[in-house]
Amino acid sequence: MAQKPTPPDNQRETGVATRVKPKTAKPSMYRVLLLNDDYTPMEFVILVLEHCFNKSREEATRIMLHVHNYGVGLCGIYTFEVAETKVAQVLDLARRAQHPLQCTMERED
Ligand code: TYC
Repeated sequence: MAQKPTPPDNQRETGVATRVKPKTAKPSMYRVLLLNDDYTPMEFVILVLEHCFNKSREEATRIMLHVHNYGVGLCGIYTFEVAETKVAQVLDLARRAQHPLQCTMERED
């Protein structure tokens, strides 16, 4: 039986992947926002920002005061599922402590 000739070195399949990374769409990101109210204690809001959003006391205080003064403030920007989880965590903590603190998420442009 005739044998196929061996192709030259530069035409043999070597098993090295030529597409290093599969193409993936980048996920939409979501802003998690805290809303002001007249009843939730400032200290509680600071604790929520430290616990749920890993903020330092200084950064948590800055965000809390921003919300207090301007009505709304940014806690962080996350993928959909992470943002959803953060919002649920904040609302659960607020509900358990019987504070009216509100938290929402909105998609980034
Ligand atoms: N406005 C509240 C107060 O005076 C404090 C507060 C800050 C409440 C931020 C909610 O998201 C908030 N006690």
